[in-house]
Amino acid sequence: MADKETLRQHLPVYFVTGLAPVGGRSALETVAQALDGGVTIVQLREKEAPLSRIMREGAALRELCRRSGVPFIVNDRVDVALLLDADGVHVGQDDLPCAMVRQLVGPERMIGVSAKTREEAAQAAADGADYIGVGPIFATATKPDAGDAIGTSLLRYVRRELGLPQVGIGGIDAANAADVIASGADGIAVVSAIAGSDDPREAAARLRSIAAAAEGAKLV
Ligand code: TZP
Ligand code: MG
Repeated sequence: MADKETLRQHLPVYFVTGLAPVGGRSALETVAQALDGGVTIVQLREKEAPLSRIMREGAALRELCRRSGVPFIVNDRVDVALLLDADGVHVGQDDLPCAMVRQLVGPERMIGVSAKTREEAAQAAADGADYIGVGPIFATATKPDAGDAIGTSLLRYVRRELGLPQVGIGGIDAANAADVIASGADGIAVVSAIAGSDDPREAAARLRSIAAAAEGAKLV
């Protein structure tokens, strides 16, 4: 498994992207700009495209990330993650259980697990997750089935009781990112704050500096 402190260093600005163009930009262009701006990890989260396209465009994204020295994570699909030689896979509560994912990906690739309750977070830790994605922290239109916003309290619990690396996700932007880090998150995971911005490079750079300042001022 990834060393916790090394992993934490990759989490400050976690960009989650699909393959659909946004605002006239291809996903590849957006990721290139986001990497340029300083995102620290990239997740491919594509729920609709045919697998042939996911493999083709995923390979290009994987290559871009590798050139920037940034970990590349695949959402949901362990097979796709392995075939793309991703650095990790991220699973939700309805996907393959974390312990089984570990059997498939081995000890080195990282596993992230989504959690919205203490029980889910504790189970992920017991099952050998490398990090937890906690959310939705705030309301978000990006994932209509995300459920109600849970706020920041689970971040404090994970920090204090589980000690596992974690990112907050859901409705996070430049205005509330510092709160998420101050509450115990190692990073912020965002879709629209970068992909929906007119200038993904600038948006990523801004989030990176907000995350760094909030990490420096952290009390929890
Ligand atoms: N999981 C929980 S909320 C969410 C995901 C994938 C969507 C986050 O998108 P945004 O635009 O950053 O709110
Ligand atoms: Mg999933």
